[in-house]
Amino acid sequence: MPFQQAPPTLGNQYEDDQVLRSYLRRTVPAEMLREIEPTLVEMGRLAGGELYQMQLADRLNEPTLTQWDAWGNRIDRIELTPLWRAAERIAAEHGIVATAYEQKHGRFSRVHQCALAYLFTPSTDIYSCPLAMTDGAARTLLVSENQALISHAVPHLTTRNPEEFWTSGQWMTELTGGSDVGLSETIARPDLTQNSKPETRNWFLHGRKWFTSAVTSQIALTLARPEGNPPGGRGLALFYLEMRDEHGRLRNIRIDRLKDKLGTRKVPTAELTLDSTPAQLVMGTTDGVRNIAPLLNITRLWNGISAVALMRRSVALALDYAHKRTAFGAPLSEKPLHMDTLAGLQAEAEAAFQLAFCVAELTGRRETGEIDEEQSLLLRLLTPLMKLTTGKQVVAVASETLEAFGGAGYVEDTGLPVLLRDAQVLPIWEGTTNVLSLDALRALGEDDRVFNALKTEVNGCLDSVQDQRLAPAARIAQTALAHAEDWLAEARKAGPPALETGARRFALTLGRAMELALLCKHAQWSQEHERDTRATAAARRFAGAGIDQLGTLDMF
Ligand code: MFK
Repeated sequence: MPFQQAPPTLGNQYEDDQVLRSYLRRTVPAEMLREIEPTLVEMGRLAGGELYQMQLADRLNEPTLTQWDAWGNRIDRIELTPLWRAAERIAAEHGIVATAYEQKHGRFSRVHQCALAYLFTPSTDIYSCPLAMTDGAARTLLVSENQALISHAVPHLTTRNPEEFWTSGQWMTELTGGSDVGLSETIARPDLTQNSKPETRNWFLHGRKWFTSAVTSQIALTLARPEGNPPGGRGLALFYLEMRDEHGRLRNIRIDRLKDKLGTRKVPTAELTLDSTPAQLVMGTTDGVRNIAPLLNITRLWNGISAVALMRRSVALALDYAHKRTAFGAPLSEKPLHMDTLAGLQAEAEAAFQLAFCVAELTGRRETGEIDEEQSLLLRLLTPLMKLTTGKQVVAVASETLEAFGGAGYVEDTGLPVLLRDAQVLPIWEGTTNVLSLDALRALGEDDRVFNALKTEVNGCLDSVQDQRLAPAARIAQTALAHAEDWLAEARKAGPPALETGARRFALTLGRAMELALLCKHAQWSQEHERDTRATAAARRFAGAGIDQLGTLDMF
């Protein structure tokens, strides 16, 4: 028999995931876990089975834009790929957005939802993108207290019925930039034929949106400047619009083209022209950037969940393959160097997981009002820290995973290169690493309150650590945090340029120190309640992988 290589395969992605299962056992009350577990087993089955097979079969398909029909009518129709059409239905039926809003399990509903999203995401080629924006739009509308829009749209965004399910876009980026959103040039003009207050009038939007993801959504939240408003983010207002009229025609929106991107190729990302597009104000005629922030914070949570999900998929495939691939006389799984490499990836994934789900827990608390002011400040800080830290980790892990497959990892029809291409979007969209590092400084404010909230959280995690094997890791987390605190004090004295210069190294240090502290806490718990030292090994490994990113020379 000539040699034939067995490909990597996946089992039930929930049942096989010791990290997720152990985390849920620690955080979710046992009776509640029994209730939600069947939904996770089912999603794990789909993700490792039918959906994964469908994803491999869909590999060469991409969304298409047809701008004109045969008779010269502008139609701007987008066809999604079969995988994405199935993903939309499955997402609705399994309540991947709805779970967070049905609140069947109070503050744990958000953790439950994130666990579903984590299982679903790696088998659906970033269908998490429209779901994240939909979730963010539902939250933003609810926070806005605009009762008319809430009753009209939120039931669609949070339903389990695929026939009634709407997704939402989030149109922020313009030619002027995706980071400095305050430069947006889209103008909003009120319908002066209506004799009512600005809040209840119709408005018409004029401008170009340069990077609008998942443009097949039914609605969008977007920013535009009411004519006559001042420049900057405060002069923008937050608008709600519906893409199509009752006949299915786009409402004065032209889809100019789809973006030709490195990855996320199933996501129909478009350039749009708004040419008197009808829209309604969500809340007030100003402060659009501040008003869209709830959406950003939810999509940043999804970004982190997607990052840990892609890391988990990467490691799952590499580990399975290690048992199937033989080289130099033994399976790779018996090669110490290969397994050491995978252990490093597993440690990154596990640390990132703890931070992403910690933000999910806090988000759930905020949504049910079970959060005090200190934890609320902590959530505001941890959201950008988590997004930027996990965004960097997933690119490194996906890249190393491809290498773990040798040449096969570089060949498209293995389905592996897409992991790296899709991972690469995660540090970019929803705020780049640098923009989020500055956001973390913004969240810290000018006094010590927020930093102290972080310190309390890290110390709380480390106080629970008793096992000697974890002690050096705990010390590394504490030392990195103390170094970051000193740096912050010195940089504040040195002034804004010093703060800005070190902001990324500072934010990554905080993010990685927090990850390590959470992982140590989990490892101690797992020893005590599961007699398992696997998380301990991950914490020890992660502690040696560069927690303090500040460096010591040329700090100012
Ligand atoms: C897979 C999951 C992900 C799915 C993604 C789907 C596709 C998405 C495609 C995209 O990438 S959409 C575009 C994403 N764009 C961004 O994320 C924008 C990145 N830039 C920033 O985040 C900037 O920091 C920002 C635009 C917010 C800066 O603008 P400004 O005008 O300089 O804001 P400013 O003046 O600092 O803040 C205005 C107010 O908002 C302030 O409040 P006050 O008015 O009360 O002082 C801020 O505190 C508040 N604010 C800003 N960011 C906030 C926030 N509040 C809470 N949370 C935040 N994150």
